[in-house]
Amino acid sequence: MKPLLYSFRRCPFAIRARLAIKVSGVDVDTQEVSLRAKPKEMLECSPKGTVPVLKFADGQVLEQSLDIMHWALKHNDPEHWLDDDRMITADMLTLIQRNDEWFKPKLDLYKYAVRYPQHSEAYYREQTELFLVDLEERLKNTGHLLAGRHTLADMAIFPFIRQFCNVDPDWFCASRYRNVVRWLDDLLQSELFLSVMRKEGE
Ligand SMILES: N[C@@H](CCC(=O)N[C@@H](CS)C(=O)NCC(=O)O)C(=O)O
Repeated sequence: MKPLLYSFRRCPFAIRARLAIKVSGVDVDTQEVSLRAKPKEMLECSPKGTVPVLKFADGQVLEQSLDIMHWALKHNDPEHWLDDDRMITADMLTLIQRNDEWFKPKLDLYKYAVRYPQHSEAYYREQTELFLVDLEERLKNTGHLLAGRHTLADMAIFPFIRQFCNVDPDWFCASRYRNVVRWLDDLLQSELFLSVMRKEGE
């Protein structure tokens, strides 16, 4: 029996998991869940209640998006998203950690600024910008975050920059982060991304 991925189409954590699964070619079934009515079977195997979750027939469960990415890429990594070099791997994981732990909470404040009226949307956006400055600098030479090719870092981070862009696309597209805009645009137009965003029947 194939593993079952509980996913939510627009969730950046679920998108990164689906990207790695897709590129690796490993065969899984995907179940789209409603975050307002999570399936009982998902909560039974992963009570923390976030997506993505990958459930195996033998009862094993992966409930962190990065673990799912690693699992898929260990099976098959045709585009060489992982790297044997310890320094590159450390750089990759540190950058992803900064995205998940530093940038993402600030992105949520920006995204849901109306819920936090003590500051303006522009203020919350400004709080995120150190991360964009870092990405912009990294993309300057090769158009990739590190190692001169798309790695786990690019693929794990761009779904969050997509969310950032979607808050105010006009601001983002006119911003000084020209390399980030181009990088995101390329990734959003890639067949890989489009294929993991397709709705059933499309
Ligand atoms: N650390 C988790 C975070 C996953 C996460 O927070 N997912 C969000 C959706 S984007 C979620 O399921 N939130 C639960 C909810 O909204 O009820 C991972 O990397 O998989």
